Amino acid sequence: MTELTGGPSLPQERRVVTAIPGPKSLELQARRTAAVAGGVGSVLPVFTVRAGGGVIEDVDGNSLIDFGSGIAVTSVGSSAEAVVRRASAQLADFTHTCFMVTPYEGYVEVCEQLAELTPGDHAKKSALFNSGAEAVENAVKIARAYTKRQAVVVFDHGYHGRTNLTMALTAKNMPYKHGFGPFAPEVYRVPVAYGYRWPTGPENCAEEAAAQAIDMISKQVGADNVAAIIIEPVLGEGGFIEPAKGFLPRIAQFAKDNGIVFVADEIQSGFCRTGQWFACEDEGIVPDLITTAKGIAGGLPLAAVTGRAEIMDAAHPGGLGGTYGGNPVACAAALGAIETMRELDLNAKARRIEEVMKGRLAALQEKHGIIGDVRGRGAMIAIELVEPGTKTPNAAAAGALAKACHAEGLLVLTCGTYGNVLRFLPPLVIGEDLLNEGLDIIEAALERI
Ligand code: PLZ
Repeated sequence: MTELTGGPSLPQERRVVTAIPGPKSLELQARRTAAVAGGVGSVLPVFTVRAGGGVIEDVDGNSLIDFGSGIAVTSVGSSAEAVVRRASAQLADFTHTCFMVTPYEGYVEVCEQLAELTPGDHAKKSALFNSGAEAVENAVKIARAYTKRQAVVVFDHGYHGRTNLTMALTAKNMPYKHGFGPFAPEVYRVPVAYGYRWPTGPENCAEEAAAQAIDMISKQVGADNVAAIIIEPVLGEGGFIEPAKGFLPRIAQFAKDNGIVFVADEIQSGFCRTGQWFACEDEGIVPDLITTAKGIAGGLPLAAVTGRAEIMDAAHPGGLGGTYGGNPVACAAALGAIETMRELDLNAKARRIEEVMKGRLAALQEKHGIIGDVRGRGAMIAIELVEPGTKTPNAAAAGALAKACHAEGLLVLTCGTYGNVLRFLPPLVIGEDLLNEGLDIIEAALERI
C-alpha cells in the first residue's frame, strides 16, 4: 500500500506557531522582493520547506492545511512515495537526452497510459510538452495542420495560459493580458453556459448559450474556417464554472458536424480532480484532442496533447517538439502519479471530498447571504461571493475570507472573472480530519467577516 503522505514523514496536522507569514518568511520575502521580478506574484508569501499529503510546512515551523495543491497540481500530494521513488531512480540514471535526439521508454509509456485513460476507444497518440500553455499551443498547431483551417473558437471566462497565443485564448484582461498585446489573430470568443449568471436563468442556459455560440461561429466566423473549438469542461481560473448540462454535448456535436477539432482543455480538471479521470466524461463527451498538465506528474513539469491518431499525425515529421518536452524525470514522476491514482482510487477520494465539502458549504450558504453559489465537482469546489440579496460580485469578501483563512493556517485560492470566487483544490490524498478542520476555519472566517 502506498503511503498517503509519501516522501518525508510529514505530520498531517495544522500547526500555527508564528504570525503568518512568520519572521523567517518575511526575511526571505525581502530578499525575494529585491531579486525576483515584481510581475511574479505569490498568493501567500510563506516560504515552503516541506510539503506532502494535505499540508505545507514553512520555514517558521508552521504547518498549513493545503486547499490549493499548487493550483490543482499535487493531487497525489507534493511528495507521493511512488513519484519520489520513480523520479529519484530516473534522476540517478539520466536527467535528459532530449526525446528528439535519443528517445527513452518513459515517454512512450506515458503516451500509452494517456491513450488508455482518456475517453474513447479509438486509436490515440500523444505528444509531450512542459507546461499547460505549451500543450494548448500545440493542440492549435495540430488542429490547424489537420483541418488546413486557421480560426480558433474559445469561450467567455476561459483560461488557457500566458504565452502569446494562449493569452489570446484567455478571456480575462487583468492580470493575464493587460499591456502585453498585440495578441495572436484568428481567435474568436463566444458565450459559455454559466448557469448562475445566465440572464434568463439556469433552466434555459444550456440551450440559449449553445444557440448563441453556434450562431456566432456560423455567422461571424464561418464554421468552415474553424480549425478548433477549445473549452475547459469545468472552467478553472474563470470561476469553477460547470457549463450547464447539455451545453458541452451540443458544442461537441456542432464541431463534429462541421469538421472542427473539438479540444477539451483538462489541464486543471483532469486526472481524478473532478472524481473522474477527465471531467468531460461526466456528459459522455469524447474529445478529438485533450490537453493535460498539472495533476499528470505529481508536481513535476509535464504536459500532453492526446487525441485521435489521424489528427495527431497530421503535423509533418519534426513539426512538434521542444528541448525538454517529456523530460525523463517528469515522465517517471507521471508514471508514479498515475500508479498512485489507480492504487489509492483517487477518483473515489475526490467524490468523497465533494460530498463532505458540498454538504458543509450548502449549510453555510443557508446562513450567509454572501454565498451566492456553491458549485464544482470532486475536489474542484468553489463558492461564489456576492452582495447579500443580489448577484453583484463581491471580490472584497473573497479577498477578506482568503486572508482570514491564511492567518489561521489554511491555504485557499481565489479565482473568477470578477475575482469573487473562493476555490478549494485540496490534494486528493488529504485526510478527512484535515478536510473538516479546513472547513471549520472557513466557517469561522465567514462568521467574522
Ligand atoms: N489551461 C485550463 O488551468 C493553468 C494558471 C495560474 P500552465 N492554470 C493556472 C497562473 O496564474 O498562471 C492552465 C489551466 C488551463 C491552461 C493552463 C496553463 O497551464 O502550465 O500554467 O502553462
